[in-house]
Amino acid sequence: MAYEDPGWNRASNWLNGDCLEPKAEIHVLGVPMNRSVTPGSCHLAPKAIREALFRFGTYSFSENSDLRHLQANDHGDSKEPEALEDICKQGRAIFLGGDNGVTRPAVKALAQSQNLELSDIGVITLDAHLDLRHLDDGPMNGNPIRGLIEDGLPGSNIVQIGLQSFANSPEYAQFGKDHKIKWVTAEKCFDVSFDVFFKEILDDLTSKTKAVFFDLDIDVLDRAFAPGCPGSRPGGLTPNMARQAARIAGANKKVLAMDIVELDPELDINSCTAMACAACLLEFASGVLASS
Ligand SMILES: [Mn+2]
Repeated sequence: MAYEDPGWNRASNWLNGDCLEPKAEIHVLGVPMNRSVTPGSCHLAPKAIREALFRFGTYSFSENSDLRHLQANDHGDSKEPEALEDICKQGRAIFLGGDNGVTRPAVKALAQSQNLELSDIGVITLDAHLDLRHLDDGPMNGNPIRGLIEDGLPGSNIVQIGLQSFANSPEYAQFGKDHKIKWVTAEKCFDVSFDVFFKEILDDLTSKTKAVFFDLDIDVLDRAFAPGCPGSRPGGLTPNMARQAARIAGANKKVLAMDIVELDPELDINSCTAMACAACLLEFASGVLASS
């Protein structure tokens, strides 16, 4: 039995509805998709992220806030496009993948929920990869950005941050260049004040679009921090950078939804990766609370 202290509030209880005079709300849906270039068990991730919240509290030092003032609504798991759209209609949303294939239907659900065209939507990703692989074998984790461009999302509405050398190909880089996607390498992220830099890029994207989707592929982290992720590489971002980005995204009212994808709990070590995902969920929520 875990030790329970009434003066120390678990984030897992918050996700289950524990709140104090909420000022705003957030909606969470697990989307256990699992169709990856590297076969694995990303469908187990929503459960692993929820379980990891048991080890976090609700108090944010950065914001001096208690997440219990944000009503969390956990809608369970579904892969149905209607369910994704319904969550987006209810308010600001967090989708727990699942593999990165979640992003394409989630962005489309966001657009439909707001009666917007894909050309009105911005997409900002933290990801080591371009996710521009061909679509000949159907949607999967390596092609959600390609799919969205084919669906009508302009490449100039896309920013990809944390890209890595030797994790992508010149063919797909050329496709991205042709479509005017904005790129930031992982190395560049270490050369700047990352939080300031991320906010500037996000503010620019939100100024050009009506709503923004934030795709957090946890393989953007260095492999030392994300062993439970098939695509993470040495040289990736730190968990602190991903947390900063999630908080800044949450604090921007035009970022209506995010996903957290590519956690494979069967590869994880000591919950390193699941806890990084859970921390980013909480940071996004703290940003939402701060903006309300
Ligand atoms: Mn990805």
